[in-house]
Amino acid sequence: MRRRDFVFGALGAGLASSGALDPFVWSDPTAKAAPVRGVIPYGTAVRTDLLDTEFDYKAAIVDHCQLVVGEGGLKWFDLRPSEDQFVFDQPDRLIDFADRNGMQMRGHTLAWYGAMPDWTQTIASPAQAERELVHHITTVVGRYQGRIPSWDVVNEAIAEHPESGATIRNSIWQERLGKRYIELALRTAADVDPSAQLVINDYNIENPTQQCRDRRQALLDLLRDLKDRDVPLHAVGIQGHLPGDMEIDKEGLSKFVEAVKGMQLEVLVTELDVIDNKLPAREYDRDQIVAARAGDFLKAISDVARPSAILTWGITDRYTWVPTWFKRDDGKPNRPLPLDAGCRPKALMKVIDEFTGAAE
Ligand code: 9MR
Repeated sequence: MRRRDFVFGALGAGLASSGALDPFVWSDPTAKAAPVRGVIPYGTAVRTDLLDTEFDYKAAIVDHCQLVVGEGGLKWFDLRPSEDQFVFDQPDRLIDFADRNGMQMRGHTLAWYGAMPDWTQTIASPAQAERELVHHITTVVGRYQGRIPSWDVVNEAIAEHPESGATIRNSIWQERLGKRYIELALRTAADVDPSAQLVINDYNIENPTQQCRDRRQALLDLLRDLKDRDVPLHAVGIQGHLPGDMEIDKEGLSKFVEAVKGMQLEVLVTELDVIDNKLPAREYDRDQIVAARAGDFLKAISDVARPSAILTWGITDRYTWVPTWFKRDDGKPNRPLPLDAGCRPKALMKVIDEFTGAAE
């Protein structure tokens, strides 16, 4: 039985529960998996252009996933080559692929500092910035209204090193509109598709460093402020690009999720992978550490709240952003994802199966 059928079958049989999953003991290879009490959809970021040519890649996605998200395609850089153009080829193809295979597509992303086309530098005034952002969100969310059930509306809004008074990251939106761009983006998305789950998505919050503590606090302050003013917002996306050589701050992360839950917000894991450039060369050892790190991360979250989805940022080591920034010194290929370069499951896939409830 394909994993997908198992999950949908289980959902149909009413096995989904709202409680947290039992803790998964990743470190003991003889331990039995916790009983399945809930089912969380799993998905991956997809390079849409490969779906037509890489059969095993496509088959792996269909086999394992209930969700897809474009690794690119909906970013301004891809969608908006010029001020008056919207190029929807990639997201149209991906949503069609999702529909034909019984999956759902997440939208990534509407307001981000990154992947911006050069012409956006000419956005000069606050009024023009507001017009452009509203026009973009209205057009893009409107096109897929009722079909994309969850949007990363605002991506990576928290400053890399938040300091008092400067907790929001620089971007064309922040520079022209101040932090009210976040509210504007959320309100616009909610107006266009009131049924969509609206997400604020961010990374680098899970390690035991002062930077992560500051970033967690800055994110919580932002969420509190939005909630206090009834800005439509439903969830926090925890990206989960985990540095493999760093411990997870389990207590800090659980407390963060507890605070998010206390604000009646959901959590989801949106971009999980483990950056393995500093991990041992031997593949077996590396894969075990990668799986353990992800297990610690997912446990710290799942102990407190059941994530509404878990997505990895790619599914096979063959296609990953990681070597762009984190190549290994020994020249060996990175192994950050659940399937190896030949699309065979690694230890990380097993961990994900345990936490999503799809393990048999
Ligand atoms: O993996 C993505 C890479 O292919 C793109 O070039 C890059 C810029 O658009 O974005 C990468 O994805 C990022 C995601 O959109 C936001 N969180 C961090 C991801 C990895 O850099």
